[in-house]
Amino acid sequence: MAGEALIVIDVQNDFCPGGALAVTDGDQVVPVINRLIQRFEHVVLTQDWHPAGHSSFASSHPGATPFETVDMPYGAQTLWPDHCVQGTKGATFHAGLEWTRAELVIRKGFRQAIDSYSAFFENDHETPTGLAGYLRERGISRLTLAGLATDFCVAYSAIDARRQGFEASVVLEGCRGIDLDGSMAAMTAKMREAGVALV
Ligand code: VGL
Ligand code: ZN
Repeated sequence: MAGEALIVIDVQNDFCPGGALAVTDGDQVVPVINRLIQRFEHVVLTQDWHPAGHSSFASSHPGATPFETVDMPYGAQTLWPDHCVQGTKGATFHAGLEWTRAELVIRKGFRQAIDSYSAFFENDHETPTGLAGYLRERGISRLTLAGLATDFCVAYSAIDARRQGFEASVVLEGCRGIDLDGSMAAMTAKMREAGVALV
């Protein structure tokens, strides 16, 4: 339908079983998202795309272990195992994802010193990726989101979409979460508060 787009978040090998930051059953979103892709006229993909040695990797912080939180100049940051390194197989889209019709791939997390969960803003909440402008300029105002992970990149993207004035629905069947320290419940509540429709 005119004015609508599907935003497919980070369906990459490293977030699927066997990957460096595997989300439980992450690959099960693929058939669901493939069906959604067929129904949408406009499809945008995001791709987590970190340089080696990225500041969100625990390995870049001496003595740190994955999943702990550190203070960065822009605020609290969870540290992750090395994942989605630019040009690696882990950063590639899942082989079953039917992405051919995607009109745009937004890469994020490529600045060494800052992470980016959201498709719209980096984790300082002020450096834009350009996606909002791209969608507005094309007359797209209603977004449907799905992908990985529910409680990080999907939730941050959906909440930022609302802040940027887009309608946003998240198709939960097409998402799987990491659930770190109750983050699934917390981020689900935040999405609802922000006016994201969970379907
Ligand atoms: C993600 C953690 C680190 C995600 C990306 O796609 O949800 N999570 N980088
Ligand atoms: Zn990442």
